[in-house]
Amino acid sequence: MPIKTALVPILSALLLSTLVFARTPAPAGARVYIISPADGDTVSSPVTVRFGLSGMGVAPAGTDKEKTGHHHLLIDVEGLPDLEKPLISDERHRHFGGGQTEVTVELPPGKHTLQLILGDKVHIPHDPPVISDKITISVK
Ligand SMILES: [Cu+2]
Repeated sequence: MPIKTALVPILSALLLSTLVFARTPAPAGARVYIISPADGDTVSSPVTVRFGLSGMGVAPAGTDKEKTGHHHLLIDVEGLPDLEKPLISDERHRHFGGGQTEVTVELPPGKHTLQLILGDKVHIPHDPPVISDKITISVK
């Protein structure tokens, strides 16, 4: 097989992976943050968490529009999820693909961490990733 022919599947695979996993650029200075509760707060469950975003807009998942994304709330997640792939969806990785900017969650008594991360139309974090500070709250 000529070398050029042999390269076709490799190049196609590379192109495909770029298309599938290309990260959406985030504008410089974009910032996501938790409006409330505040870091160190003691609260009762259920807890309403309010999401803040500046320098970008909120758009529902699936929306192909520059400088937008939707919120994801990480609850008691250690470290950071894989930033190259769509964020997983489970009890600890909540998606707000409808464009919601707050949620009320039931949390058991004790300490919990909360962190926001913005995802693009296919739930992949932006480049650079837009991630909030992680806060710790105590639930009574
Ligand atoms: Cu999502």
